[in-house]
Amino acid sequence: ETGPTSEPTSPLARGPVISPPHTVEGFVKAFLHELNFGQGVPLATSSQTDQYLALARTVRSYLMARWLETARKRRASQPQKMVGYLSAEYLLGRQLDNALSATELREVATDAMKACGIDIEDLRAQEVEPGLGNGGLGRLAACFIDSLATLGAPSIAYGIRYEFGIFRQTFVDGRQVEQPDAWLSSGDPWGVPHPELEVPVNFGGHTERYVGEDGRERSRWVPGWGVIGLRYNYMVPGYHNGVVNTLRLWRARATNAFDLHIFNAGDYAEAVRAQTFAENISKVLYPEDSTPQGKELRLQQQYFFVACSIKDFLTHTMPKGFDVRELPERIIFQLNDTHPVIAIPELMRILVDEHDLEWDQAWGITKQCFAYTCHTLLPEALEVWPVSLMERLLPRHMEIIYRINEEFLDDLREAYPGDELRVRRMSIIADHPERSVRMAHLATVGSVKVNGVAALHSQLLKDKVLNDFSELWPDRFTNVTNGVTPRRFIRQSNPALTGLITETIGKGWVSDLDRLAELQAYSDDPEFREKFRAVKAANKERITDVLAKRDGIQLPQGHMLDVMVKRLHEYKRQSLKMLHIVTLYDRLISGEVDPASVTPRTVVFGAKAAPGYHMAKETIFLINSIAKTVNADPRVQGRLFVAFPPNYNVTLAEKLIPAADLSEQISLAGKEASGTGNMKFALNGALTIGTDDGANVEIRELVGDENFFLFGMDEPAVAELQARGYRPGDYYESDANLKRAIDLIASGHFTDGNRDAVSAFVGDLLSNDRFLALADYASYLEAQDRVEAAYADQEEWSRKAILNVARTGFFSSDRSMRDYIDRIWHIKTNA
Ligand code: GPQ
Repeated sequence: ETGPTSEPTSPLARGPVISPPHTVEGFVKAFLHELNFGQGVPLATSSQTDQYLALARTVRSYLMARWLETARKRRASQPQKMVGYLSAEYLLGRQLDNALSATELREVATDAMKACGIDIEDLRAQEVEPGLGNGGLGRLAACFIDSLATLGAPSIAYGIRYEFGIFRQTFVDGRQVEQPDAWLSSGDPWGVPHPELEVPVNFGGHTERYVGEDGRERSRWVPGWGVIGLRYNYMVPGYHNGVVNTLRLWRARATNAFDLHIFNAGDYAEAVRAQTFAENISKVLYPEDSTPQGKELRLQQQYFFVACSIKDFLTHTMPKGFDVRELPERIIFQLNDTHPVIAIPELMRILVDEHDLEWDQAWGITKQCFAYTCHTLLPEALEVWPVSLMERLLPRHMEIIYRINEEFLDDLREAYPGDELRVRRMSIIADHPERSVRMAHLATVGSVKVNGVAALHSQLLKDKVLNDFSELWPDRFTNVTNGVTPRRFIRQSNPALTGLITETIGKGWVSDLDRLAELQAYSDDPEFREKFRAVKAANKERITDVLAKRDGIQLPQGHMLDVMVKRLHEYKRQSLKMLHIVTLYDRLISGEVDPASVTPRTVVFGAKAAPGYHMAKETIFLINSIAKTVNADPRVQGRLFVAFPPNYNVTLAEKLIPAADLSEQISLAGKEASGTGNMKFALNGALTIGTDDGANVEIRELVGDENFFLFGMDEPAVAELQARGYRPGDYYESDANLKRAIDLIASGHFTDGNRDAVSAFVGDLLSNDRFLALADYASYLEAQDRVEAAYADQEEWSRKAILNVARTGFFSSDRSMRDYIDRIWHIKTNA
């Protein structure tokens, strides 16, 4: 970095960066400045878009002052170890509210807008959330960076600035149709671009052997083509602590040289094509979730952002001329699943090829600079890349991976003489069905620590998915249970509950969530229960308004609100929830029960299916079909309602979760790594109906058995049934309720008599049912009947719900981050 060429003579140019004042007057001034000189419009003729953009820029300038001050303090306290969080996804949600509350500007901004004749609510609604992630994994990254800033941890987060984020979901005749998410179309007021800082990234070509000056034989990469990475900074404010951290996202652009070369050859169209080709790298987020896409463009994305990030760290964050041998004392890169794992051979390449380190020394350094988080237990979700593709796209990296593997296998043969089967199982290179690179193995070999995301998940990682590795390196494996940020998912999303908690136990809980335990004493207090129910009721009114306005859905009032929101995936078992709804409906229309005796229930679904995931899309169609039929049937007498608002996203989650009574966490045991929605619901006073899976296990332990509706097989029971041979047809034949539900679907009752529309779904359920929905159906039904009985006693229900809030402070992502800091990263925090 350089400063002015001579000492500034103006005192104004010397002092620290000055934030606009935290007053209504100061805010109005800054806002009008942005509106007039940023947007170039007078207030009188400004549109709401102008006003929103100016407001966002104004808030950003307050953040920027803190961001510069945070950076100055960090520079002053160098050298200091940092964490570099590498993630292909950040599902951020809207920025405005979060920034206002972190900086304590909410009231000032509201009053300032009022002084300008503007209702800030109208502007808030203008913001399009940056959906740069698919689901849990991306949202987790967003929660983690919020907590890192709140803890004042020296950290930087790296990712991709996708031009199009997760698709916007619409329904046409009940079927999912995807629309592009043009989140940048009306500007990017939160991003700070630095197009002048270009980072070149190479691809393709070949490697060649040569003899270096020291007489050693070396390899050199002669790339075939390249692109430029452009830096965009986004500010990540800590809560009420003055810290603002950086989220650095990369955008791809064609190199000028490349263009010029073709231009000179006279082919304008070809030059433009090259431009498009390069820019495609950061064009769109792959909408896949827990299913890796083996597409070349995706590997290009992965290498692109990782190469930019490491280069950026080494050249901009580290002081000039620092010694790369000190790297392990200066950085630890956290690998958010396997998407950024190509960083391991990339750092090796830099150390060996560019810094001339000996292989062994470079490997010793590299291994200490990474830690790997695994987020799945589905074997088919573990990323592999064909060797042929890797060789073509990243030939030098492939060479490096081969050598890492060779030495690793040598060590294995020494540790396990004669056990060639084990050596093959553990190899980074798989031979079947195609020669490919197993990214999870590469990550495990190249990391100091490997962690799962909930206690059960980490145990199963050790015992099953990565068992060979945990036998070899038991100390490398650890657990860090996921968490969620209470700033966004309580304070911002649930102001009514926030008010009640604060009036009851005081302020500090928002950044010290264990303090929620102080609410336990109030679970028996009738007055507090009353207020707690009033909060829920107010939140139900709020979601009723939101869904009416957003989707034209009219929620009935006075119902238990039963919510299942998450990506659509067979292992999560939306189909099981569907069978339950059909059974409730069947009971009502068959006259089996007196509708007047039934607890009125509204079920709300929210779920996007990966565009290429056929069965998931069929499930969406069926849910919509069932909703349409149930909601229109007068025999239901207002006792059951099904809503499926399209395009579930962070913005909707913030309104929906606080209103829920019942949280559906019904994955097949041993399949959901953690879940994080489950934590958000419990913290907002919903009770969970759930299997013994992921973080449900820890939620139940903490809230107590009596405050959690457990059902279904546990993981050992699942394993045993599968070993015996699972036959879904047996359950269908022997359970009359189940048979009636499936028959009703199969009859075409929900699809205007069309049986063909449901035959694939029903056929799969009866003959395959990979995730054992039928085996857990009876247990689920019984648990739902317990829910209904419990809900009938509102005093008892309130007690349980309050205890859920009071006992789940553990699930703050602040605690997750402290765990990583203490047990994996070993960095110092200094807010
Ligand atoms: N998760 Cl492998 C994703 O959201 N996407 C993925 O590609 C993979 C995992 C989820 C996982 O399914 C949830 O159980 C976790 O709670 C979440 O990651 C965060 O760890």
